[in-house]
Amino acid sequence: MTFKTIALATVLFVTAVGAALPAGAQPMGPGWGGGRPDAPWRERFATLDTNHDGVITKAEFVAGAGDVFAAMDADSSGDLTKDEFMAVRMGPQWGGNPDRMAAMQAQKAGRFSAMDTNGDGRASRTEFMAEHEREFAAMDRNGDGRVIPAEFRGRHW
Ligand SMILES: [Ca+2]
Ligand SMILES: [Ca+2]
Ligand SMILES: [Ca+2]
Repeated sequence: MTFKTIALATVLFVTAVGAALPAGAQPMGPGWGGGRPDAPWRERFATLDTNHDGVITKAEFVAGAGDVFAAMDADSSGDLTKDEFMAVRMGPQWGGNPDRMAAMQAQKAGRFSAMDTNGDGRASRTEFMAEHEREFAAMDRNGDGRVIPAEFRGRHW
């Protein structure tokens, strides 16, 4: 797994978990980091904005998800077992806090179940991508097919 892929996996999972956690569980208050060019959400935005035009298109988001799927599918079977899905670890920022790590693993397990829409215990590429398309649609609040920083930031911290 390349560094870029790990970064993307972190982007995508932090997106999901950050959105799912109650506001009180988030480490920073509203507006934190907004003026800092190195705010974590900005780094995640930049990772997904592969052509650096300041918006994340659905194609960019889906391409990132596709890379992550390929990297997670350790045996190249075309689908993910729960073990393959859970094996991807988060970035170092999670390592120092066992409670948050446990919460994230629990969120990941829940997300795997949500992804496995036909209930066969595996997340097919189709199921995986459908989940990420739902995620993109949730971020793209005005439905124009582009996620701008304000939309992205609304679901990140
Ligand atoms: Ca872009
Ligand atoms: Ca399935
Ligand atoms: Ca939009």
